[in-house]
Amino acid sequence: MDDNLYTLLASRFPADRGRPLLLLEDGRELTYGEAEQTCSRFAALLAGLGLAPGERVAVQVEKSPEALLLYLACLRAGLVYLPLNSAYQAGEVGYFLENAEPGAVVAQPRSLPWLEPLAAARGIRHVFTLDEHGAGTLVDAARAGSTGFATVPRAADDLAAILYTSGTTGRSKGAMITHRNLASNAKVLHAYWGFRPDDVLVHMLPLFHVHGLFVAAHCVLMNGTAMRFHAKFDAARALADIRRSTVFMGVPTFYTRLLAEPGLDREACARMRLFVSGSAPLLAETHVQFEARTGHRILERYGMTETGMLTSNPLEGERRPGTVGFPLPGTSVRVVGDDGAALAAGEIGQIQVKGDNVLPGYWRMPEKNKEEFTADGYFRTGDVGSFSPDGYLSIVGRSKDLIITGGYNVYPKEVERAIDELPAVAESAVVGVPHPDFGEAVTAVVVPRAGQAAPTESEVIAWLRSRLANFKVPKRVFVVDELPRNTMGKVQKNVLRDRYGAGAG
Ligand code: MLC
Ligand code: AMP
Repeated sequence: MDDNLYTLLASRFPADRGRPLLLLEDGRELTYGEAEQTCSRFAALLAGLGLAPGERVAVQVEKSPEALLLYLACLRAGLVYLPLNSAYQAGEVGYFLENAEPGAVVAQPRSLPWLEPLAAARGIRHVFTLDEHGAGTLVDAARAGSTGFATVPRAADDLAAILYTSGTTGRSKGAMITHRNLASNAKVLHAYWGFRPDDVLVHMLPLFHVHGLFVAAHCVLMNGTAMRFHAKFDAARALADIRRSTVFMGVPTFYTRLLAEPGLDREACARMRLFVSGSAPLLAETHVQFEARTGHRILERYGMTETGMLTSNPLEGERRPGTVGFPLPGTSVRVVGDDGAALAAGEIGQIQVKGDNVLPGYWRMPEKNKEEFTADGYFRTGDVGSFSPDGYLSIVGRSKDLIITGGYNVYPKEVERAIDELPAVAESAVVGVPHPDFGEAVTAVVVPRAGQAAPTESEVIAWLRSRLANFKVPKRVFVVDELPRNTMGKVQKNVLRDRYGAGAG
């Protein structure tokens, strides 16, 4: 029996392969048949390089139809897809290549000057390019390939993807995602959210994270229908497409930006049946305003890279603002106290989860697996929450030191470490403060080294821009004489959040 996720998805493709999969911004369409053929050529190319099933293919490209097809091709060839945010800089990518040891890399042409030496130093023989228009050496090399590639059978526990998530120590961990993990979540979400034969989804999320790559794309592929496919989020374009579509998925920033569009009203959303939000907390006020303007109650769900989707508000029944709904079928979610015992409804504790959707562990980090899983096999999410008496889960905080900005995760430790490399800096603390657009804004507080001229805000920002992905770079940097500490000597980040939360100096 073949448990390759691609086999499952392909079994759901429409019998008429002339039906569209992607409706593109310029009016072109990509049919299921065309998608299958290009995907086959990519798979044949990768397999022809001698890459064995289970080898990794690292991909750092902008969003394009070909980028989606490359993901499907890796599944098809039994390779492990390793997507990287296109904003990552050389230092960040270097670590991933070192750690994951991919057999091939596909990159943006503009990255080649730094990427080729990195790949060569790590013995990676195959480097291809793919640009934002879907052109590059990958496409050129695949052009003559077979359109009849036979999907490589996979077992359910074989890896389909590795997605890196930063850690509280500042070191990224590769979440190993299996075919079972992805297939179980794809089936559950497709059913739970009631996908219909006439659905058209507006796809504006990036393709290098769980939300856009797995949640949104898998629902469409499982449904065998079309998505309106955009390179990136744009509120005006989103609104134009919402008028002629039925499902929209986004992070909370998408919704606050949509609310700023004067044209967002009931009439604009007349064809829509479902708005889904996740990846970061949706403010109850956004939920309420959106309903007042459109008549639609946003369906909020909760998930993680490591676990896929865990809970969801219901399709039918009350979608309760400020909650993430019920555990999805097949997922067990519990809230436990410090002693590990399950808590009663209303009590706040650590959220732990188990199910076919939960990762088997981190890539080559057995010690992390011991820390992150309980003896009875539950994964510690690091999120803190409570169940209501009628079963709705609310997330009230995080025990992990994590900032979520515009749906992207930033681990303060990684930014602090980069700031502390500045010779004029003695120490630093990075916190998230409320931000109207991004939900939280990365904010740095810096203590200069004694006897040295204090670095300016713009110097710190310029330094970080050359080292870190742009969304990790602090929006503000404050210079202080010392950091507030408790009696144990620990930096009081809550004090910093309060002090700089209003954007004050
Ligand atoms: C861009 N910028 C950000 C940012 N995105 N700053 C903070 N947080 C972000 N998320 C900054 C850039 O550094 C740049 O700054 C400026 O904004 C303009 O860049 P841009 O690329 O033009 O921005 P924009 O297109 O407006 O992007 C914002 C966004 C995007 C919200 C549309 O970030 C986005 O698509 N986010 C979705 C993330 C996502 O898919 N998350 C799901 C993870 S999966 P400067 O100074 O250089 O001009 C997950 C699991 C789950 O979490 O449950 O789903
Ligand atoms: P990531 O590592 O990018 O997959 O981010 C996962 C984290 O995002 C979770 O552990 C939560 O902290 C957060 N998250 C995802 N969805 C929600 C949501 N609906 N509400 C609050 N936090 C969320």
